[in-house]
Amino acid sequence: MTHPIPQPRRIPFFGNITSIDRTAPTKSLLLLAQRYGEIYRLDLLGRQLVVVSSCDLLNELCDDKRFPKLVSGAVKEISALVHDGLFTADTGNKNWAIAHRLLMPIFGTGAIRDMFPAMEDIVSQLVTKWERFGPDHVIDPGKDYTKLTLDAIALASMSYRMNSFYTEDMVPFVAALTGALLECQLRATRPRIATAMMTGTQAQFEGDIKLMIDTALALVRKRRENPTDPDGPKDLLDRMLTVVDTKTGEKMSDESIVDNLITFLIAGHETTAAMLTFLTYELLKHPNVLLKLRAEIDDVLGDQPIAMNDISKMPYTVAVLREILRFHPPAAARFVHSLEPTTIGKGKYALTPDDHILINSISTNRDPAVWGDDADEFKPERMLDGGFEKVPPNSWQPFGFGLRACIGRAFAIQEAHMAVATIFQRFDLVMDDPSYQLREKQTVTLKPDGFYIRAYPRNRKA
Ligand code: MNH
Repeated sequence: MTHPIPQPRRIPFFGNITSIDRTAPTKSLLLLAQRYGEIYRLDLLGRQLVVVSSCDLLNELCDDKRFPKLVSGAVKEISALVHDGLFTADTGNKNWAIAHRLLMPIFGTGAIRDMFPAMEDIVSQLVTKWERFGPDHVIDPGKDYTKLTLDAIALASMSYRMNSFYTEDMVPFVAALTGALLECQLRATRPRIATAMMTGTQAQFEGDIKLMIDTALALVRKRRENPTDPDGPKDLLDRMLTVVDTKTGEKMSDESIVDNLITFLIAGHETTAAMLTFLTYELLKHPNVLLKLRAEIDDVLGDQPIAMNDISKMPYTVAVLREILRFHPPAAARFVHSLEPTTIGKGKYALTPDDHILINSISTNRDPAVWGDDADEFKPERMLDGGFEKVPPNSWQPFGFGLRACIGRAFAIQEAHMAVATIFQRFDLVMDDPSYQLREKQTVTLKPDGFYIRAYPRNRKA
């Protein structure tokens, strides 16, 4: 027997749109989960949203064939910018399949190791800046981590220097990217008719997109004309230009390369920057965790810069990274759908092909049935001594699932590991306002708002 999916009372014409705060949609979804439970339905201007918040139901949805990814919400709006690039393509799209086959090995752990020098270059720019400004300078960590992640992905992917650490303002490409992404987020919750009438906003959006595509296309063409030394180091762009799909015999078109380059910048910078900002906050709130992390960093690195083979010797750091992704997943929502009418929850809840099923990983990552009574605490120890391997399948999912899971996972983890180890090796960080309590701000991802720190260079010889 099916059971009706709980739903807040609908208002004529508006449906449930008033249940969602447009400036903080994720927060609204959490509040609704507290009230309506592991599954509930929202009618958002005719679109049927079904929000899932428990690991039990999530596990059932983790079947690519029954529940493929649905391009919906902000991701759908981002496709105006990057078309059928990896992140925004519908499952089954031909360019997605080719790019997926060609790019998966390029983002494998071996290839990511080759990007160590590019990451090291940018991490050293951040620590040099903090050292030179000194402890009197108030740092906006979210801002500097965004410079770090964006410059690192641009350098590693196409040997392009954004040089964000050398300007206070955003460089034009970044301003265009930031502006366009914000508009995508707003479009996702704005009636289409309103967007159509906002001609100024529309023109700005199109101008931003054009600037990004023109910049990337110029880079691709320039590289085609001046190929990199075949025996020297290669970046992602070199690999995309040369690799051939064994299944179809095709290469990636310039358009597809551009779509995917911009996709890496979009998918790769805000997420990792948010991760590092949350991590900095939680470490400053949990001195006992910071002490253990510091002990491991000092033990493995001493006063030497981190090297590639140090990474595998730092299990506590890895546990801290896994726990921060559980506790504050930067990309908290993803969508799937069913191609035919079906049920989940052992036949309890009926779903139709029109339902946009939203998996809220903030809720699933804190599901006490899987994570225990201390699910609401930041506790890296739970990830140690086989704890990470022991959780039921599909419970820890900050990078999505299956074929459509994050391609940049190894990239992000290596980058975050290098940044955290280097920053806490070199500095004692303090909150600028010691009484600061976490407030979150939502753009496409979630991040701390109004959080400022100061950095005291450590004197480890003393
Ligand atoms: Mn990433 C897909 C989270 C870093 C490039 N990423 C996803 C998805 C999640 C995600 C969740 C699945 C979305 C969906 O189902 O609709 N990504 C993250 C997080 C971080 C991250 C939490 C950092 C922390 N991602 C990165 C980096 C890159 C990247 C870095 C690029 C270098 N991500 C992608 C791409 C996809 C993706 C590309 C789409 C893959 C596909 O569908 O084929």
